[in-house]
Amino acid sequence: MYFVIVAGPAGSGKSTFVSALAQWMELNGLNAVKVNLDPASEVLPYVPDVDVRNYVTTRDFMVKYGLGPNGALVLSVDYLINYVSDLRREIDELGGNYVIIDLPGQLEIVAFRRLGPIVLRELVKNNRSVTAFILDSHMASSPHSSYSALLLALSTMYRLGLPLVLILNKVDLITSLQKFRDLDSLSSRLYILRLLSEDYSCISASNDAFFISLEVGENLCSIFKEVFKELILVSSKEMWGVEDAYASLQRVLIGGEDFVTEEYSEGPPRTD
Ligand SMILES: Nc1nc2c(ncn2[C@@H]2O[C@H](COP(=O)(O)OP(=O)(O)OP(=O)(O)O)[C@@H](O)[C@H]2O)c(=O)[nH]1
Ligand SMILES: [Mg+2]
Repeated sequence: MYFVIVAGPAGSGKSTFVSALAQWMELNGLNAVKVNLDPASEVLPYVPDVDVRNYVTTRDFMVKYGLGPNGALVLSVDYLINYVSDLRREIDELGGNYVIIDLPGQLEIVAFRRLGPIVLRELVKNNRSVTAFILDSHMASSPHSSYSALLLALSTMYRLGLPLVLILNKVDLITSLQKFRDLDSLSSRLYILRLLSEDYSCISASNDAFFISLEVGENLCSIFKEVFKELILVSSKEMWGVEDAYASLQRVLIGGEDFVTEEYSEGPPRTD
């Protein structure tokens, strides 16, 4: 059983990606357990197999303790620690090939507070796991947004202590299916593609990052290139690139061997 933890900023499309990835897996004969770990979610684009809201809801905390939505969310996520073993038991009983965990929108609550990473560690235990970090393509259009999105991904990776696959979602808002793999045309719209490309030097990137010093811009660019070897382009809504995301997650989880195919023939759009 492999765990895929789906994280990312609010509204980037985490839940839609969970739904798309699980659908893709099921179409390919794999069993995916979908876990909603967001006590504040009201409507989800998939039917969760394991749902934290059966134990804790943010709304109950608002009513019970008279808290606002943010305070109640913080408290409800911390409170999950009491139910981790129940959630894990439910997952074990279902026993899929993959467990896909949908994190709450407020990434900082899970990734950066004390209890969030502990909850995840207790849930995953000794199973192999990877973070799928979902970015919205609008967060990757300019140097400002690309640097800050990658810094967020980097800190999430270090805080959760797991390998991370970077996924750029909502690419359908930037291009058409016909141009989906045309990296040159996409690079003109998506600065993040240029920043992570090996053909694009960090000296050029540092000139773009005019909001920080040249040296910091260049150093950050080198770190990003080294840490994020590839950026997977996806439209969870249109189901484009989902197999590329699966292949990349799979490479991290078991180093290339695949439940579905021995070798992945059509690679994802790469920057390396
Ligand atoms: N065009 C387009 N819209 C998308 C895509 N993925 C998600 N969306 C839309 O983006 C909005 C947010 O999607 P969610 O999946 O709820 O995002 P989320 O990250 O789970 O949101 P929170 O849990 O609230 O942080 C919804 O309106 C989705 O329909 C995509 O690939 N393309
Ligand atoms: Mg969500």
